[in-house]
Amino acid sequence: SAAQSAKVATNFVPTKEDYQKVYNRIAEVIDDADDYDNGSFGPVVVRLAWHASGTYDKATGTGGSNYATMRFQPESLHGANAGLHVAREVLEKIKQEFSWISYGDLWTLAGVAAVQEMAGPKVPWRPGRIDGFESHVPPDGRLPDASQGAPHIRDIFYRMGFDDQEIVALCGAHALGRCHTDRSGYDGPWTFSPTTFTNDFYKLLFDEKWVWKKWNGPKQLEDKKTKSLMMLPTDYVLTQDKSFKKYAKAYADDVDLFFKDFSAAYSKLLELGVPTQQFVASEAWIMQTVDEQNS
Ligand code: ZEM
Repeated sequence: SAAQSAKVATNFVPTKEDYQKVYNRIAEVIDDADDYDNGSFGPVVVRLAWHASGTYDKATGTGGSNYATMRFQPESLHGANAGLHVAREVLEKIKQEFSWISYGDLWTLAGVAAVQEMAGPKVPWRPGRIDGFESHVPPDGRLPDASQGAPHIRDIFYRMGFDDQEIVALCGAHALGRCHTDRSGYDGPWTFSPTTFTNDFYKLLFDEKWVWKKWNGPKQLEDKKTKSLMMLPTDYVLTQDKSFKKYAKAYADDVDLFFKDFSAAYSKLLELGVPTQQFVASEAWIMQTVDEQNS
C-alpha cells in the first residue's frame, strides 16, 4: 500500500507490534485452506521454516535461515524441498502487504505462528534476518534423508549443532502434516490429528505395532491396526537407537517436557546462520496467539 511504501521511504523501524500484525495475518492465511490437505497450510509452513533453517553448517557458518535462499534455484529445486513452493506462495501474499519484512523473518515467524496457532508451545522468536542472493545458496544434500539410519541423522543434525535430545524433540514436529507421494514419494500422516501440535508422534511410535508397508513406493512403516498412519525409517530409528529412545520415551510420557524442549530446539533452529549482532533484540520475543489477543 502507499502507506507502507511511505514507511519504507522514511526508514520505517518496525516494532514488536508490527511483527504481531504480520503474525496475525499469517494465522489468517494459514487457516484459509479449504481445499488443501486437512484445511490448513500450517504443517507445510512449519516444513518451510525447518528446511530454510536446517541447511546450516556450523563448521563453515553457511546455510541457515538468514538469507532465505530457497527463493532461488537451485535450492528451490532441491529434491528435499519438493512441495514447499506451496508455503512460499501462501506467504508471498503477506510479503506484498508488509514489504518491510525480510523473507527469512517472514518464513521463520510463519513457522512460529503455525506451531502456536495449532496449539503448540510458545516459541521465542526475534527478527533480524536479511535477504541474501543466489550466491548464498547452500549445496544440496544438507537436509536429512528419510531412508537412512541413526548415523546419518546424527551427521546431519550434529552439523547444525544439535545433540541427541534436541534431535528427538525436533522430530516430534511429525505430529503435524503428512507425506505426499508427489513430493517425497512417501504417503500418509503420522497422527490422527495432523493440524494439532501434540506428543502423539511419540505415543504412537511406542503404542502401535509398526510393520513395513507392502507397496511400490519407498520403504515406510504403517500401523498394523488401522493401516492409516505412517512412520518414516528415520522416525522408527528413534525407538531403536538407545540414546534416541530414552528421549522419545520421555516425550511420549510427558507432553509438558516435550513442549518445553521442542520450543527451545525449534527456536534455536530458526536462528541458525543469523549473526547475533543482526538481531534487533538481545532476548527473543514471545508472540501472542490470536486467541490470547481476543480474550
Ligand atoms: Zn519432516 N518430513 N523430516 N521434519 N516434516 C516430511 C514432512 C514434514 C524428515 C523428512 O524426510 C520428511 C523434521 C525432520 C525430518 C515436518 C517438520 C519437520 C516429509 C514428507 C518427509 C519425507 C514430505 C512430503 O511428502 O510432503 C526427516 C528425514 C527428518 C529428520 C530425520 C523436523 C526437524 C521438522 C520441524 C521441526 C512437517 C511439519 C512435515 C509435514 C509437511 C506437510 O506438508 O504436511
